[in-house]
Amino acid sequence: MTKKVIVTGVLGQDGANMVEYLLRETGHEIYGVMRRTSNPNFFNCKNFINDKRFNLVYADLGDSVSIEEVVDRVQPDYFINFAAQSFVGCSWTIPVQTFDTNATGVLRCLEAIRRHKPDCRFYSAGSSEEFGDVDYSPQDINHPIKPRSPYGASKASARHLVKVYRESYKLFAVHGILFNHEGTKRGEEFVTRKITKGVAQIASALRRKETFAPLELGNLDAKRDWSDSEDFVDGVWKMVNQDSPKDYVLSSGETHSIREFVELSFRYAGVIGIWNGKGQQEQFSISTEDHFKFDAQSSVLMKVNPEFYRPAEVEILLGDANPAKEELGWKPKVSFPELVKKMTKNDIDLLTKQRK
Ligand code: G4F
Repeated sequence: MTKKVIVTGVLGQDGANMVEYLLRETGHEIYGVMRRTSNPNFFNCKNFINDKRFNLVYADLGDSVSIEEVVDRVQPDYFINFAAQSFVGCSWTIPVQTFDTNATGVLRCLEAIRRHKPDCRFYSAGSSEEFGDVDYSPQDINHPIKPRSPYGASKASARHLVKVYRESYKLFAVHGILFNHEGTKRGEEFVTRKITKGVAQIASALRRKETFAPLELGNLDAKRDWSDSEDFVDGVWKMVNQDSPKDYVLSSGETHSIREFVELSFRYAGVIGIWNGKGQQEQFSISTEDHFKFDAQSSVLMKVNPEFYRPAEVEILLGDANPAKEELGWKPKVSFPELVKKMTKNDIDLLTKQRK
């Protein structure tokens, strides 16, 4: 039977990947929610914006009237919430907006469902940032909540609200703890995309014998458990289709430093570098062999800029997704090297297209 699925955050990476997945894997009707903005960017939606089963609707997590109106009018079977202020670094600059969107926004969704469609299944996008200053690795669903940022605290609050609504009103509501997930639709403010875009530009400059500015990053020691967002939307769909609501962790089970990501991305772009210096003086420079090969006009590929340090850092994230694998039958397909390769290739291809 055809069902109705509301997906919020459709202009972003996860919302767009969720819509592509649902159109491909199900016969359901999708209602993609976006905020009215003065200058919307539909780049991530280009594969489905004209699909007959896709409907674009306007609502805002900050505006309960708009959320209630959409739920009342559409009468959805599922409500998958990917709308968020999702950039951790920015959450110290706009803490109130971060909390309002990520925590109170989830409350507005839960209330709209409770009032207008109480049998609708709700997914809340939780985050490994809720674990923050971790006590042990790998982190499982029972790890204590110890956020280090306004963002982490907002997601932890959403988690409590989902549990309260599940227990008080018997809503089918789940809060998936998603570790870092990336891909070709990733925003350029996140470290992975910032690296692959910068690497593509530097590799192109080297091949054209042009000068280039080095990539500038913050904490290179941070370790993250990275997966492909396209793998995670399958896990999310499995979570909202369980017999009874239960929260799960989705992760790759591997952790890698920012430094490893930088090195591998340059390698896939055909540039070999070497590390030198320590702390704020640390740099990644072109190897002597490649310096001659490219007849390089500059040698520093990447340098540290303390401007990108955060007021408080989550040093390591490493998730335990075994319950999701055993109980939901979910598993990630794309490995860390494949992810770095895919994102680097995508940015090289985009740059090549722009130049034609
Ligand atoms: O790519 P990031 O900004 O992602 P972060 O903070 O881990 O958050 C992402 O994953 C969470 C799940 O764990 C999501 F909930 C969240 O929405 C988001 O998707 O930063 C990753 C790491 C950090 O340790 C940061 O300090 O990279 C470090 N980093 C070093 N230099 C940098 C930079 N991060 C950014 N964004 N930019 C830099 O120049």
